[in-house]
Amino acid sequence: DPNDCSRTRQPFVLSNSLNFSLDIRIPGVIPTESDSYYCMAVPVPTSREAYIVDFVPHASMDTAHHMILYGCKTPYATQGYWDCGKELGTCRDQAKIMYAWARNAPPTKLPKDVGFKVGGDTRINYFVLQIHYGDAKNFRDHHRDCSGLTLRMTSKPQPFIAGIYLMMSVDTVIPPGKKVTNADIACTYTSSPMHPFAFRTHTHSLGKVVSGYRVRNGQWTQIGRQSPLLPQAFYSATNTIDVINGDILAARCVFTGEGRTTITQIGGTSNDEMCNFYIMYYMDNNRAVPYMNCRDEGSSELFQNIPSEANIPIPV
Ligand code: IYT
Ligand code: CU
Ligand code: CU
Repeated sequence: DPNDCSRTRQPFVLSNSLNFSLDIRIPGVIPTESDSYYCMAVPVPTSREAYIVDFVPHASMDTAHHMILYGCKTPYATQGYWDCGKELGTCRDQAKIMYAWARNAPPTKLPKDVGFKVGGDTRINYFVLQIHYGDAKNFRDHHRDCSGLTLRMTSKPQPFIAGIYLMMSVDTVIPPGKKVTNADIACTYTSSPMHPFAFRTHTHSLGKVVSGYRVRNGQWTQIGRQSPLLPQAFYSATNTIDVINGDILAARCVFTGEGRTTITQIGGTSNDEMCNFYIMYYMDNNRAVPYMNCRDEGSSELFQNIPSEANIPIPV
């Protein structure tokens, strides 16, 4: 089959003694239903430590809606690909998001001297690529899709380590018909200094706007603000700031319950909701913490001072 893209390319290319690239491509899928999710796993090609320094997406714009790259130790499967939309997940242990491509969004670039550390003792021994396909009508001609990413990697230790700080609400309840429900998340930051450079928002269809801030001495500085109805990629951070021990990280998702007849809670289906604000940052290599998360709702006193823009919807 000339369209079967699984065996036609070199997945691993060594550029010199330190640099290499790894191609991760879904092996020729034909989604039969709209809104399907397919996943595949690829082992990190070295047991030593290595760094991802660049992501090059290869997605067919007419079929792929979004792609996410995760890292973990135990993927759901190690051979072939699987339907990861419904009951089957991405990883059996904790999945760590590293990259997101979304149709019509600008691609995220890592700053110079910054890399995601994988392999070695990082507990990231596999990459899992997840692809969301939109309308199955695009596959009426039965062509096979081989969307994916090329990771540009190096064994050379990088001065700065990239990481993700995930802020998520676990307890939001959206009453039916209620015009505005805020989901608030806040934690005091207690680690070594981090430098946010990109952010991503995620809700399902009831989300209107999601904003994230650093709060220092009562002053709110925006890290990012976006409509979750726009492509859910990583966008550049609004301000070049650092986050240090004692700062507060705070985020708000604004939801509407209009159009629903029953309560909506946090959950995995499209009838449920999620409230996520992801911060992509870099830290000094020698004391880096590559993944952190915050699931606290913060105090209502704190959120009394959130900038009013956090409740102003972004037109889409
Ligand atoms: C309940 C919820 O909010 N789930 C989110 C956040 C989440 C991401 C990761 C939770 C865990 C994770 O290991 I990575 I536990 C959620 O599932 N978000 C989806 C993706 O899985 C990344 C999203 O598109 O943001
Ligand atoms: Cu999508
Ligand atoms: Cu979700």
